[in-house]
Amino acid sequence: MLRLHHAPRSRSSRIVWLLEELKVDCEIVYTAIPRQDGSGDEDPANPHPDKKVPALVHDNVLITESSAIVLYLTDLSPEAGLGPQPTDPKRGPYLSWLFYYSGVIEPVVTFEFAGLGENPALIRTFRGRAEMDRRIMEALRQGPYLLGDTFTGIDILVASMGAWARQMLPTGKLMDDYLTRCNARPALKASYAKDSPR
Ligand SMILES: N[C@@H](CCC(=O)N[C@@H](CS)C(=O)NCC(=O)O)C(=O)O
Repeated sequence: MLRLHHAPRSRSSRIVWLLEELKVDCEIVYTAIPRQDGSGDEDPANPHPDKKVPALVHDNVLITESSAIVLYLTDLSPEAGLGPQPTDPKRGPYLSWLFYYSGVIEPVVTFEFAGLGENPALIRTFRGRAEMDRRIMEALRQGPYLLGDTFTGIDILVASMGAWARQMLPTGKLMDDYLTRCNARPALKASYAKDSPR
């Protein structure tokens, strides 16, 4: 039994998209979160330790962090082909991209947004926006997806960041075309209907 604690138009929207891609049965529990505009509040019923979303519960086990949830779900439905499995040579690159997304991409764009993009200690630890852009573009030049010819869970994370704020990703036509390709997925369109409660 799968249950996703989800807030509309948030980081959990991409998990709703992934669930549509995987065609798995999952209960969606809509939850409130504090929003940047000051609206909303923590939901005491949200099992996330920080009352954030996404939070996935599978048979009473809680899984948090978007990259972990993407990996967990793509492993749970290997037949969907959205996450290379352990015997696949692309498993290593898949794990590297998922961890790079949460461990570097999100911090780098957050520090840049906060005006800390030139901070030497942060650059030493994470590298900067230029290195991040270069790495993404190198992968897309092979393309058409980050892992090559197949759309996977990492594309959902990166494309949803671009949908949230295009400036968080590299500029240029190659990136624009990639985002257009990802955003044209029927499962993404289907997920819009479930993003908010009816
Ligand atoms: N690293 C976490 C970040 C989760 C996160 O920050 N979610 C936001 C929504 S986009 C949230 O729940 N914010 C509510 C709050 O900060 O209390 C992940 O990727 O899952």
